[in-house]
Amino acid sequence: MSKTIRCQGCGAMLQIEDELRVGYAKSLDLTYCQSCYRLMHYGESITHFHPEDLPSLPENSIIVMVSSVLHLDMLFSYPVYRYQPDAKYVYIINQLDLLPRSTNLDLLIDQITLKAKKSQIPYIDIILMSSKSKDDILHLKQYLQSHKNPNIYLLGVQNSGKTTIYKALTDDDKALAFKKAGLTQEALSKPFGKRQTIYDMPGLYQEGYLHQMLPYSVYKRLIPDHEINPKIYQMKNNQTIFIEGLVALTFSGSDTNAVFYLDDMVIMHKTNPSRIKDLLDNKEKNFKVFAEAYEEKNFKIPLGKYQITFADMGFVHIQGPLTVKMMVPKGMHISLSEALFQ
Ligand SMILES: Nc1nc2c(ncn2[C@@H]2O[C@H](COP(=O)(O)OP(=O)(O)O)[C@@H](O)[C@H]2O)c(=O)[nH]1
Ligand SMILES: [Mg+2]
Repeated sequence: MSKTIRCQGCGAMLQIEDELRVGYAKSLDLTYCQSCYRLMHYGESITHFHPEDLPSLPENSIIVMVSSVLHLDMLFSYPVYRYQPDAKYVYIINQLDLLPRSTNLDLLIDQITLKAKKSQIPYIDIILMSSKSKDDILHLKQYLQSHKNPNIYLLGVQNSGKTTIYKALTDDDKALAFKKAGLTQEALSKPFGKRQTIYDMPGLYQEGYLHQMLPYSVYKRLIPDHEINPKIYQMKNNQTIFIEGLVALTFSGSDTNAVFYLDDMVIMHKTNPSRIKDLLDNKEKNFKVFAEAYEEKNFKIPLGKYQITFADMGFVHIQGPLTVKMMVPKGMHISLSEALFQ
């Protein structure tokens, strides 16, 4: 019986027939498919596709739903428990190192727990962690191995850090973990301790994230990868701020402080609402990063502290009541939610 040979970077089945299909390699003896090889060496990716089907998972499993602090607005929104009601669910909120050290983590976990209870999410534990922390990985390993379930699945949206966690838990040095969304093509798996197997699953597809509107070489620069330095902008009533040439926010109702959680490299600038049209009409000239088409979004922010999330790029915290008018890339995921931390 011939054994299926898989790319050790993304899990795709290796094939030598079609260069444009996933898993293509010049030879079946190679460790990586051509796409992974080029991603590693040239930072570009051509034939990695977004797998969309949720696999059917056995009931005697632990399903570890990995999310990122950048995706808090979408936490618990994927009803994965419906596919396998009898599994045990553990929620990991990963990339905690991205939040400023001063973040009130007790408040964050309280708010997240409250949200899980309100939405009646079945779970056995919620873990805040960073896969870059050796201690956090060690604790996670001990925790998962303390359960009897034979199968552990790492599931969650793209770029939440599943493969990074998998590599750290299993000492795998071949699987690829990059900001390239939808890199892991098929489940990677390894024995885990004496009795368990751990699976790193392809990411669940999230509509409207940056990879849908920008090339990898551009969006990888916009997604934060180290501790965020929140930037406070004092906004006058009816003043506009641009995030690159992507999002224009105009705040009205009163003067306000807007606290942006974005990568340091992201370029921001203030302007007047009357300039928006002209700036976007000449976007190629005015901005380094811009979208093909834009749409308007309006939010009425109630009294209290709220968060507007800009796809997988980051978010802003604002104090209501306020009105926010936005120009955003067409189809970009933008949400309004309560701020989960101070
Ligand atoms: N700062 C930080 N970056 C992380 C963490 N976990 C993963 N990453 C980065 O996030 C990107 C996506 O990680 P990956 O493991 O490929 O995500 P996956 O798509 O869920 O498998 C990579 O650039 C990782 O280095 C984390 O805990 N902290
Ligand atoms: Mg992955």
